[in-house]
Amino acid sequence: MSALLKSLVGASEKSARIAQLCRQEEALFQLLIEEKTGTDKNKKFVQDFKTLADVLIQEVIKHDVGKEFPELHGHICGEESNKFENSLGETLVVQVCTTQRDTASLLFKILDRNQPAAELLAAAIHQEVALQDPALDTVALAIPPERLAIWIDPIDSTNQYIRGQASVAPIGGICPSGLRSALVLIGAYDRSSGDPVLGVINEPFFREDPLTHRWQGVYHWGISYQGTSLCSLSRPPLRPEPSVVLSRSETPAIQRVLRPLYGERLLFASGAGYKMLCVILGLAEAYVLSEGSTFKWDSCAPHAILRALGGGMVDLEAALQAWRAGQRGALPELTYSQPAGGAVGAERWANRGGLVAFMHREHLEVVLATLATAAL
Ligand code: 2IP
Ligand code: CA
Ligand code: CA
Repeated sequence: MSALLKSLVGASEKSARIAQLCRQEEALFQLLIEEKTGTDKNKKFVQDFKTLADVLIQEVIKHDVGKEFPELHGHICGEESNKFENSLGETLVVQVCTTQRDTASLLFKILDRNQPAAELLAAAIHQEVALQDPALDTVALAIPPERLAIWIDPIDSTNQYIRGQASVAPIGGICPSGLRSALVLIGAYDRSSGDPVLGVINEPFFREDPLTHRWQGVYHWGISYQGTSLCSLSRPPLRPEPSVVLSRSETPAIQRVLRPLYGERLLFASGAGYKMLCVILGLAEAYVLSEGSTFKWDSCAPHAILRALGGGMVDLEAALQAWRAGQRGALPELTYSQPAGGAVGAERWANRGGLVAFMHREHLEVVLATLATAAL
């Protein structure tokens, strides 16, 4: 298990470096934006961008992890398609080639013959990442990789990544917007049960060095499998004055119902993954989302970490239904192996019933009891 965990952490570190590089080289970054079209379009945004950085990172993770674990071949999926259209209208398939030179020449075509950009990226893609983290060596849990599959969100909170605000003052410990909410999310789930098993969250824009102005990142991981839980973080306490974090586009009805429960501690932030991370870090007791605007690749990694710490993530619609029917035992958590029936494109993998991410079961119950009796 230690080998798979190390591989996923290593892939997240390489991904973070590529994300930083694309942001740090403003000229490079401007080259990399392309508008999403067709059924892959996230219906939430009028203008939704995917970046070459997104596509590249996903392919790098697929390539590096797939090479080490052939059992995972065909079971590593993500948000992005690896087809990219350059400004000449040519559709090219983004992939990591055997040599740095070959990758550079493929990127040269994708990047409209921009040699420096292609070489910079190819070097980052083929760079060896040396992990210096003894904690990773102590993980002695055997999970056969052939039982797992992987969801990747190469960059979550793309809008904030593109906007690129470096310093946004936190409110109640939570950054409402900015680069801090751009995360790399890699989650593994059990192919047969669909349960989340292993999660890695990498924060590429955790801190900006005041002297060099270079970004420093940080990563977190968690494993929850057949009763064994391991995590790089410790379980945060349930605070006497809990807070909730919501999307800025959360419905007025939900905000109105939750307001009496939290008062001033009803907070807003960008990025689905970032809001889940806030619950993991104990900056919020819950993240409530009433709409189907997140996807399996958003929630798998944070969900695995939440479970490793004794928390979880329920399907809001299903949990409310169960709660109203008097069910007080296990509530329906999100699972990751089944597409939604009757949907097409990215929608197949949407968490359609919304969600609640929580750390403490007693707090989840407070949220459900409040929502279940409200007129929504
Ligand atoms: C998005 C991103 C958005 C989020 C949306 C996700 O993923 O995390 O920020 O909306 O649900 O699907 P919000 O910020 O309102 O929570 P991506 O950036 O990968 O498209
Ligand atoms: Ca996302
Ligand atoms: Ca994304």
